[in-house]
Amino acid sequence: MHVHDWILNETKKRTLHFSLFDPDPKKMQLIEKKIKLVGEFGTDAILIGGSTNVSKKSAEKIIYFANQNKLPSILFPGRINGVSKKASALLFMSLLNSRNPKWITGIQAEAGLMIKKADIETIPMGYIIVEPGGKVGKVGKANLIKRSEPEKAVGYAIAAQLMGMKLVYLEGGSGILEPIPEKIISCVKKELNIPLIVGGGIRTPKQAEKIAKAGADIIITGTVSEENVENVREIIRAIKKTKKWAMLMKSA
Ligand code: 1GP
Repeated sequence: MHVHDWILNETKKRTLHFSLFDPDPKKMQLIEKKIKLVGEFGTDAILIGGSTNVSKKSAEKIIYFANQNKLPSILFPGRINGVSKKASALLFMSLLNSRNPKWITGIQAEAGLMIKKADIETIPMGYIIVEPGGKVGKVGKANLIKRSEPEKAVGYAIAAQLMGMKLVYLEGGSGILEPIPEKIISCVKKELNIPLIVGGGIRTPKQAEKIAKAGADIIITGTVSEENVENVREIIRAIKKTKKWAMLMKSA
């Protein structure tokens, strides 16, 4: 089954959890162990990040680890390198609130032919950065959405949907101290008919539960696996406490 169809099917029933790893060639042994662990904890997919200069070889190592644990591997590239057709899918994204067209359509145009030839499943995604935005907000020259302005985030998310994108990702920035406010998530979710991904600064089960309850369909964690991978177990448990999960268990 295609990854996009799988996401649509699953998010109708429950909130998903994806684990994000940056393929740092110096940390491969550690990453292999962590992917095994998050797989045991019940993560749903491995996202392969691209904030660093990702090589195809290191991306393919992560794809291999994900395969070993029977998890889909999804590329989440920041640039055009690191694209491997061995991955299950690629998030073909546009940083909608960037001031620089390079991040909205520029890199996409540069990479288009190469990605077409790779013949990989691509999922078009609107990427929207909320303050503080972290490194990706700075590098991507984002006109950050203020934490007090949910309507701005709603506008970008609806625009993504109307332009035919299949996913919306609300990003707070990797390693930020407080995740995106629930108010922004719930306002966006209310107006959206496509799955909503939320990430950035999610470190505790309580935060994850609140974000799931606010309406996130997919929760991403990255830094917490570096800091204390055991927390991912509790985060996944907390997500499973949400209403969608309770309904699923009832009908089983
Ligand atoms: C970054 O949203 C993700 O793109 C993950 O953020 O590293 O803070 O979990 P963290």
